[in-house]
Formats: sequence, C-alpha cells, structure tokens
Amino acid sequence: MGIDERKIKEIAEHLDRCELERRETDKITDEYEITLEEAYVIQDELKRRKISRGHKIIGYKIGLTSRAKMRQMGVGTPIFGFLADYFMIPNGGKISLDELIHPKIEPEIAFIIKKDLEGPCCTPLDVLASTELIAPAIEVIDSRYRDFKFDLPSVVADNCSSSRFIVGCGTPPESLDLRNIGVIFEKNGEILKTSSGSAVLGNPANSVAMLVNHLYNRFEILPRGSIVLSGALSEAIRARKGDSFRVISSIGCASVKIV
Ligand code: OOG
Ligand code: MG
Repeated sequence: MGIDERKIKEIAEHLDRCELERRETDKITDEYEITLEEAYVIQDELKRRKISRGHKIIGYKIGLTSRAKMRQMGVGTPIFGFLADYFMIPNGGKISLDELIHPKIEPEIAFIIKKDLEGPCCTPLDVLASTELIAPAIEVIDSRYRDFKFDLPSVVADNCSSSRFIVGCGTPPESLDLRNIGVIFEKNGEILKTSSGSAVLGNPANSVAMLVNHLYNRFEILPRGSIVLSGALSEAIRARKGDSFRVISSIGCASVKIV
C-alpha cells in the first residue's frame, strides 16, 4: 500500500467532516497517490465512523452504471458505496438545501432485498430470486469535491458522492421485465428525460449482481432487508431552492421537494 493506516484514517476524517460541515474540498488524489483498493479502505473507514456515531447501514448503491452518467462524469467504471440510515428521506418529503453542499438529483431504480445474497458468482437471476420489491427512487448526490471534479479513487473514497435518497412504493419483480420499466424524470412538472431500465447496464439486476460480487471481494454479503440503488438512468441535475423532482415510472412514483 502506498498510504499507511494513519493517512487512511486522516483522509476518512477529512471527508466525513466536509460532509458534516458542508464544505467543499480538493480531490484527495491532488495530494496523495491512492489506488482503487486503498480508496475502498478509506470508504470502509468512513462507514466505521458513521457506525460509531450510532448510524446504521441500510443498503448500498452502485454508480456510473449508465452511459449518460459515465459521459457526464468522465469515469467509465461502475463504483460501489454504502447507504446510511440518515440518508433516507420519506417519499414526497423535503430536503433542506442548507444541509448540503451542491446537491444533484438522479432518477434510479431501487431493489429491496429479501434474502441474503453472496458472491463470488452472483447472477442477475440470483438477484431477482432474492428481491422482494423493485421501486422507483431518487438519489441526491453531493460530492464533497469542488465542482464535482474527481477521478475514480477520489469518488470511491468519498462514498461515491452519496448523500440522500427517496424510495417510492415497490412492486414484486416476478411480473416485471426490468429492462422495460419506463421512467420519466421531471423537474417542477416539466419532463427532463425519459429512459428505461435497460439504461442501467442493459438490466439493473446486472448492476446489483456486480455489487454482490464486489462485496464478496471485500468479505461482505448483501444482507436481507438491504435497499440497493442500482445507478442513475440519466444525467444528474443540479437542485435549487424551491425545485420539485419526480420520478414517474410504470411501477410507481418517487418525489422530493428542495427547500
Ligand atoms: C458519482 C455517483 C454516481 C450514479 O448513480 O451514477 C451515481 C457522481 O456522479 O458524483 O450515484
Ligand atoms: Mg446514483
């Protein structure tokens, strides 16, 4: 490893404080040479800090799983992060801009997992067999890096820009073809983008299978009860005070208001 344990703790503390004090920072690779593996160790430390403050980990997210997002961020590899309990906002709820740095909104498809999933060879079919519900979702990302400018190790260390999320009512996956879930992304009643489930790696279940195999490499499983955000279907949109965002889909709706 290029950086030692002390540096890992220091960087995690720095990123954690930036989140809590809603401060921007330069990307960490401006100062340190960090491998992707080390970036996930920093993310683990960030997770430990939140758990030690009494927060629970309630799920995971995958990022950069659509061409639109890869193009927008200039990073072409899927990334994995965790979801803490305080990230979750009730459907139709409000988010105060004062709590965040420069939030952006993404339309997503969420999975609610009913049976533990374990790698190393998890397939999309395994994912469907262990999924209780598929639901429309909104992710609020809020990179701690200035202007959302980062490279792969920096964004992974920063828990993949995770900040808040909203999950709508779900549908059991049995009767669904996930590739054909139609999704309309609206801001203030105007359509920003239409897309379908296939925008996420051909099928969002592929994205969840990748997460399970990634967790296996880190000696973890995807536990039952987890919420998984499978990745944005289209570009993230900057949120301003007063904006309302809605994800309308063939399986239900999710909405949030920025105040
Ligand atoms: C990284 C997080 C991307 C997604 O769904 O693709 C992400 C970022 O764009 O800041 O959450
Ligand atoms: Mg996302």
